Amino acid sequence: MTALQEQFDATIGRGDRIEPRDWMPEGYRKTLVRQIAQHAHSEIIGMQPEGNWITRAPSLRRKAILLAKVQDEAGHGLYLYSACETLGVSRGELTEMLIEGRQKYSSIFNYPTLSYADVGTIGWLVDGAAICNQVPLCRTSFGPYGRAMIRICKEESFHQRQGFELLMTMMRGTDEQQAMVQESVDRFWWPSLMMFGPPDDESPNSAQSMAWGIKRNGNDELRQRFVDMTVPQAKALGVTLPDPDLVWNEARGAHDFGQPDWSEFTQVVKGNGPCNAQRIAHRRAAHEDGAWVREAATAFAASPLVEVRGASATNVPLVGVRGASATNVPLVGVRGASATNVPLVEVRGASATNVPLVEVRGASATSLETEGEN
Ligand code: FAQ
Repeated sequence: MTALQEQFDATIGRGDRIEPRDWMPEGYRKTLVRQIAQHAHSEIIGMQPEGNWITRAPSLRRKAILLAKVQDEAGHGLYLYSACETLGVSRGELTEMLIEGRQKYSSIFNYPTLSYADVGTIGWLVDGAAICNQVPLCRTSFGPYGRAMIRICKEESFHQRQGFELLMTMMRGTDEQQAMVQESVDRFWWPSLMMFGPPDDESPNSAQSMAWGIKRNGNDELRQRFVDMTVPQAKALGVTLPDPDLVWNEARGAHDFGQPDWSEFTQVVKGNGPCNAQRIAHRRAAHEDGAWVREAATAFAASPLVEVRGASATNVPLVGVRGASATNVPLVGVRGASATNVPLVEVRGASATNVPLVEVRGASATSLETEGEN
């Protein structure tokens, strides 16, 4: 065993964190890329089922809540893509892998949202399951993933509460509203249990992921935790969970419950769920529609242009450039400048003896294109 491997094992053994600069086994890196990317894709694809209802929210308040929730999910996706980038894979590459079907996302988002009650049910059950699964990931062994999870979990808790509150409001409403909630819970209960992954004895990744401290608990333990947490909440709401085998087991101090249809799970994960094709087609179209934004952002980042407000002919500020020296004179280009139209640059607090410094993003000796100079 190499000294690097020993150091890695010792860090994991102490329960300390591995950081991107540290040596890590290739299998550890690959497992993290797989899980974090899958998680990021789930957040991004997960915007679709609820986003479906933004234009049809029943009130301004519900619309504002739903918009904020869907935006939070975009944010979660971005933190997670950033965590994954520290492992040497770019967000662009990850997105390609998603839309080409080479990486997965959570099975749950391949089910349709057929009524507004589904917005509440997703908050209550799907975010509830996400919290059970993800709170332990705040202690995962890879630093950037664990730190991203802390903020994500705080926001998911809020999402879960808004879902519960929405359902509670509907359950205090008309018979039709109550029936709508029950119908929604009936559809989402089993897919929510599937979110935790296959049973431990059919989970090829769990043992190694737990040995590496990536996962802190097995799939079955977390599924059990979710059921135990949810049963009293269902009672408070007045809905029935659609499982005839669900019963409190005094001896175990936990609920016994039935198994989801694992053949359905396998089909959904393979791409044959009710909405898989639609979700990926939508994501692909959004990615293609956004190509011009990425091109513009890339071009902007590569052009070291500085625009300065408020300059005048008599008030010519001085612009110093960090790292400049007599032999290394960096060039500053100014947007719209030409030989006859020399733009002026004003810098707050500048004086003959106090020359402020301006740093230009992406500037290098070869990347500077000067349209004009001061
Ligand atoms: N769906 O050996 P295991 C959210 C795959 S975020 C699809 O047990 P592992 C927020 C698994 O990848 C929800 N595929 O795998 C939100 C593996 O295939 P692979 C996402 C699944 O990784 C709320 C194979 O089956 N959360 O909800 C699923 O050790 C509301 C064998 O499985 C996360 O990603 C599944 N459900 O354990 C957003 C949490 N389960 O990759 C919008 C982080 C398993 O070898 C609205 N991830 N597979 O080809 C994890 O904790 C783990 O990756 C598990 C799976 C527990 C999901």
